[in-house]
Amino acid sequence: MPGPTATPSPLNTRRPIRQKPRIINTTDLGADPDDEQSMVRFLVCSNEFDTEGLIVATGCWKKSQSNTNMLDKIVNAYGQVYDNLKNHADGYPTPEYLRSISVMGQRGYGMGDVGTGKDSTGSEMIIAAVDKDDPRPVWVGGWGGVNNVAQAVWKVQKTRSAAELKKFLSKLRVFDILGQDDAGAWLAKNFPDLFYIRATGVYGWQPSKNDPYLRTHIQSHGPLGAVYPNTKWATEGDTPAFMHVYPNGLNDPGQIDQGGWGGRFSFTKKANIKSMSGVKTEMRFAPYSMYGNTSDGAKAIKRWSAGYNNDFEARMDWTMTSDYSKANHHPVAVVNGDTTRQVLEASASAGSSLTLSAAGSSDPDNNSLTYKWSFYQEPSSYKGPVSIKNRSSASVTVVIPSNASGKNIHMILELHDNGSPNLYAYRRVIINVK
Ligand SMILES: [Ca+2]
Ligand SMILES: [Ca+2]
Repeated sequence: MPGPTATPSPLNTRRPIRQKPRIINTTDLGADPDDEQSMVRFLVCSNEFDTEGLIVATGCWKKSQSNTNMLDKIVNAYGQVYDNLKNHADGYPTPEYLRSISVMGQRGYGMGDVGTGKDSTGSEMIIAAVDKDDPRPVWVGGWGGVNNVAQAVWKVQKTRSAAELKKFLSKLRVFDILGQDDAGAWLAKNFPDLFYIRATGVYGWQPSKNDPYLRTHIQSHGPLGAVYPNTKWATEGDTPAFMHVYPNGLNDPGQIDQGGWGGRFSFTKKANIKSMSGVKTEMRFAPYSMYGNTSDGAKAIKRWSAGYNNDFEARMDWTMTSDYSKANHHPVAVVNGDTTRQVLEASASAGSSLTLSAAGSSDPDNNSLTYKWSFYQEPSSYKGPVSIKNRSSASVTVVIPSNASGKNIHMILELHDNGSPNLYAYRRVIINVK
C-alpha cells in the first residue's frame, strides 16, 4: 500500500511482495547432452527459485535410468563455485541442500513404469512438495518424459478422495518439453483439469551449435563451464521449462499467454499435440488436450535474447571470482514506485494519456541505465498501434487509443545497464482500457 505521502498511482499494486517460484526439474540426463547444459544454466540461476527436487527421469531417448551420477557430477561442480556465487547474489541453495534433493525417479519408461509398486523417490518427492502447506503452486519441468508426475498423480488418485485429488491437481503445474513419453497424454486425457503445457517452440532461440559464445562465455568458465558439454543436436532444448518460471519481471508464469523467456502459450487448449518421434504409444490416449505454444513459437523467446544470453554469461562470471567488483550485477527496474518484480495492472480511459515512470530504478554497480518502453502487441487484446512519447526515457506517456475501450495494452519496460555484459531488468504493465 502506498504511504500517505505517495503520489496517487493508477497502478494496482495490491499484490504480494515478490516470492520465488517453486520448481522441480525432471531430467533424462544421459540422452541428449543438452540436459547437462540446461542443468548448468539452471544452477547458476538457482538463487531465483525455491528448488524442491532434481529428479533423474527417463524418456523416449533414454528408456531406463539407474543412478544419479551425471546429476551428482554437475551439482558437485556447483559446490566448487558456490562460495563465489553467493558473494554475487542472495539466495543460492547450498550444495548440501541440492544433494539432498538429487534423486532417482521412475527407472523405467513411460506408462509402463506407472502403477502399483512403482512409487519412486522422485514421484514421492513431487507428492510431498505439492502437499506442503504453501499456497504457491509447484512447477514441474519435464526435460524428458513425465512419468514421475504420472506416478504421483496415479497414487494420489488411488489413495485419496476426489476432493483431495482435485486440491492436489490444483497446485501442480507441468511444463513438458516436446513430449518425451506417453505419460503426458495419459495425464491430459484422465485429468483434464491439470495445468499442463507442452512446449514445442523450444529450438532456434539459443546460440547455435558450436557458437563461439558458448566456448568464450560458458565452457571456459571454471568447474561449471567444464561440465557444460558440446552441443550434439541442439543447445539447451529443455531450458525453456525453467525460463518460463524465471522471475525476471517480464511475466507471471501462471498467465501463460503473457510471454517471457520460456515462450508464450495459448489458454485455448490444443488437441493431441504430438510428442517427439520416439514416442509411439500416446495416441491410445487420444483425444487429449494441452496448452501449446502460440503461433509466434520460439520467436517469443528469441525477442529477449540479449537479456538471457547476457544473464547466463554474467552468472558464469560470478562463478569465477568472489570479488563482487569484478563482475556485473542486474539492475533493478521500478515502475511508479513499485519495487517488486510483479506484473502490474493499470486502468485508463480510451483517448486519455497515462504516464509510467521508471524513476528510482537503480543498479548495484552504479552503472548507468538505458530505458526502452514498448507496446507488446502479441499478448495484448488491443492490436492497433499505440503511441508512446519519450520511449527511451525513464518516464513515458502512453497515449491510449480512442478505439481501445474494453481492450488491454501490454507495456514492457526493458532496461539495461552499461556493465559487461549489459544486464537487463524488465517490468510489464497491463493497461485495462475503460
Ligand atoms: Ca532432455
Ligand atoms: Ca550492473
